[in-house]
Amino acid sequence: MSNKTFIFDLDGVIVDTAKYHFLAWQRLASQLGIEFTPEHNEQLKGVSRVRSLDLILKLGKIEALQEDKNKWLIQKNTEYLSYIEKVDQTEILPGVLSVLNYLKEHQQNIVLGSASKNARPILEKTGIIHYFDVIVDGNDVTNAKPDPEVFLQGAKKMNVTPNNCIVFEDSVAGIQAANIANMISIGIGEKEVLHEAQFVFPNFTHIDTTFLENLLKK
Ligand code: B16
Ligand code: MG
Repeated sequence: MSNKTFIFDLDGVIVDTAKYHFLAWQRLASQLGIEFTPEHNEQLKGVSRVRSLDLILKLGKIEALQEDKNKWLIQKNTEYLSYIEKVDQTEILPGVLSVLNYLKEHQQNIVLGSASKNARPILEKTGIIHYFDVIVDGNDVTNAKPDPEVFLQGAKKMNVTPNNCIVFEDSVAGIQAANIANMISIGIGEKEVLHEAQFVFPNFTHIDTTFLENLLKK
């Protein structure tokens, strides 16, 4: 059995925090008179905070001063932080812990590859930070997904080649980043949305040990 590197996205893959990003963006959008739906939100998943605000302003055809943008970014993050303050292990998505335990038992590398600058406190609050050999988050990268930087940094820090990495992602931008990085891409979510992924599962309870064993044999 070979040694592989499994790179996990955070929001929407490990924890159910994507809904909190949505709620915080939606409140800001409505304050600015912009209609912001769950469909619009799909384009924001995995996208950095700064770029997300630009996309929302574009949606409302609003051109804003940098000063205002800075204020709104702080407002959105403050609201998001108020939600994640209460996060605990119950927020871990179904099946995630079984997969993390399987990978640990089989001596596989486990890496976090998230666009979020709030990744570490979430891993701490949910009690799973010890699973990760390497953490790459929004504080480490300059280029946001679909740029593969976040995943390539993870591979580099583990001293492994991209073709031995497997990425779990819930966002279109993240799947594209994994594909560009020449890694195996596994979508967590809807097939119709994540059709560019090599495999798609509705959640981790659908990923069984046979599937994982086969990945280790590749
Ligand atoms: P923050 P992921 C991403 O995390 C989220 O999907 C995206 O909605 C968010 O805007 C981005 O992190 C930045 O997050 O504002 O906390 O720095 O999915 O890449 O783990
Ligand atoms: Mg995500």
